[in-house]
Amino acid sequence: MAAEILSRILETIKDAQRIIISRHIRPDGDAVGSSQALKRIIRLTWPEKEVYLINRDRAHHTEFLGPEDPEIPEELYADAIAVVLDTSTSERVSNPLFSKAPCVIRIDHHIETESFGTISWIEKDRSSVCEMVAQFYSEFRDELQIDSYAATCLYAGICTDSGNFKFSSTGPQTLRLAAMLLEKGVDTQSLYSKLDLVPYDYLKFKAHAMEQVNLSPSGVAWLYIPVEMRQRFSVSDEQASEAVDFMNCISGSPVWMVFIETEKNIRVRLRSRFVAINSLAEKYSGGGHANACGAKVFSKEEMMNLVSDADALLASFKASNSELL
Ligand SMILES: [Mn+2]
Repeated sequence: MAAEILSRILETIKDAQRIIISRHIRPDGDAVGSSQALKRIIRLTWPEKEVYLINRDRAHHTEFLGPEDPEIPEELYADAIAVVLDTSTSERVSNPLFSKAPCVIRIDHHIETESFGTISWIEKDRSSVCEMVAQFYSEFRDELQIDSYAATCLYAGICTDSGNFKFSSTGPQTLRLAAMLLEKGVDTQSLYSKLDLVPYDYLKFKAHAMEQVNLSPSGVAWLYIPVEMRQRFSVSDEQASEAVDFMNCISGSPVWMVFIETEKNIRVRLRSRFVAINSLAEKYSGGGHANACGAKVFSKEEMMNLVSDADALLASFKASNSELL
């Protein structure tokens, strides 16, 4: 099944003269790594093709993976193919023009909540879309070209989306493909120095934020980050989002979430061990994976409703799964 889809994707790219790649808004390492790498693989393999990486937003922490392309005229989409990576809904694609292309290839590992695109390769149990692009390369390695830059982009996305190979989505194939990428010349020390180092102000923000972490009666850990806190420590919106990871190590708290106040709403990032939280996220205008989701609420009252729904979910989970906790 997957093999057949992979062949269709290869043939479709081969037949296309112009390929436009896009990924999700507020990009992470996986979205940027997979899109940069696929562009590079196509460019190396078929230098005569036009390949663009077009998105409307950027993220500072992934800029080291390379620049993207400026917008191109809308009419150029009419005879192009679009490739959309790591994005579960058409609304989240960082390039609204993608749908002007007559053929859209989708490669994703989120739980499917909307069907769009002409050819979809979706596997919700994959660690990352970077792993999927690495497999695509590996499957057709006699025909495709890769280099250390593309391998580094893919390795970066696998590391970031798998929590450095710790999340349960890390399977044997994740490590096999990561090994293959290392063989292509990834400088891991240099990569980690770009992925893991934080400014001094961020360290102070972390210390302060950790002091503000709350626990619900059944043990949901949650943190509210008002605009004022971000301003005080000069923390960007995307850095504030990473605060969800501050709570990933609390025993008895297998569900945790951060609420980030923005001008429009309160953005939520939810994480869990063992407990599926995607239905909870979907109830609050969000979705994602079983153990990692995004959502949004529009008031502090609604925020507290989400916390109490999560608390009830965790209480019932704990009642029947005490051996896991
Ligand atoms: Mn991803």
